[in-house]
Amino acid sequence: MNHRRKFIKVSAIGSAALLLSAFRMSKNKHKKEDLSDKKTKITKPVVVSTWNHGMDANAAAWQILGQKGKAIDAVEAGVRVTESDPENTSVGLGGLPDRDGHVTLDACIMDHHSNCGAVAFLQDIENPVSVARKVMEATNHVMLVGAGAKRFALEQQFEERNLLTEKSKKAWEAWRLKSQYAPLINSENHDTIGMLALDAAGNLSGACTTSGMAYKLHGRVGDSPLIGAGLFVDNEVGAACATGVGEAVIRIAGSAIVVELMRNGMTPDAACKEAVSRIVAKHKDLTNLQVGFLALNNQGESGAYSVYQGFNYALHTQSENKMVDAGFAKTW
Ligand code: SD4
Repeated sequence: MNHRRKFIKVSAIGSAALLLSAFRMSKNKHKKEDLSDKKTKITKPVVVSTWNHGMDANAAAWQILGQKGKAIDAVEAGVRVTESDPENTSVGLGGLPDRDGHVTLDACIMDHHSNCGAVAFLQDIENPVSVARKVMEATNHVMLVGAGAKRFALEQQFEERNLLTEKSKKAWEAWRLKSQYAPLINSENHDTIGMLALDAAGNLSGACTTSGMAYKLHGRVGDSPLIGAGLFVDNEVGAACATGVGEAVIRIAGSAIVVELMRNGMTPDAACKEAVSRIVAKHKDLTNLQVGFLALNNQGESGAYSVYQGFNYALHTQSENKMVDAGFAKTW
């Protein structure tokens, strides 16, 4: 009797397992079909980057992507253009300084294997994104900051140079006269470059680089060098980056959230919109609180959304390099 009961129990478990595996197989079959359907629609290579300066940065990235080069090389080469542009006052050389007159830079980079590197509060080095890549490739660490980051950069043969241009120095001096020693937060001050690329092999990478909020406290670091906040890449899903008031982006783990929302089925546009709505919900005072998210999924679809009107991004595909306006929650 006991044996029989045991047998019935075991065979019941056996049939349930069989049923379950049959169900799984049919589910997987569907999954496979879905994926192969989608495969035919992948747009690649493709590169997107924040704001107008993204046009030139995309063009540099395309030199690599268009030759079937790697996304990681493309994003580094792309944002270096913006970092080295002395006219751009929010990234790299010529960036507006902190309130004491020091240009301090933040940057990070991430590849399709989830390798990542970052530098923060780095001074006197023109291309922090390349230092971030060295941190990723030549150390066991993810992030170096301040004097340590600079020492590492010099050891890696990066050149030391004064990043405070006449233009930025003048702007800082004018600010000092009328300011109350408070960081500047306005619509013109959100020009970090974040870049996301999908290469011909179907691999994603991203980079983000900034001089941060103008006239910030000495030592302040924003979202841009923080993996998960200013940038996040998951090759199984997509990539995202952020621009705007870094404190608000960090508060919701912005870029990681956008990627996670895409993992759960949202389009890049919808995921960016949901992340923005979390920022709106978490801040009672939205005065001057501009944040924009940009996302690219591993099918080559992109999208963006911002708290306030005015955020846009550059999109480079096989056929064109053009500006796209992001959706927004509010007008100024
Ligand atoms: C930061 N997110 O340091 C940066 C600032 C910026 O476009 O301008 N972003 O908070």
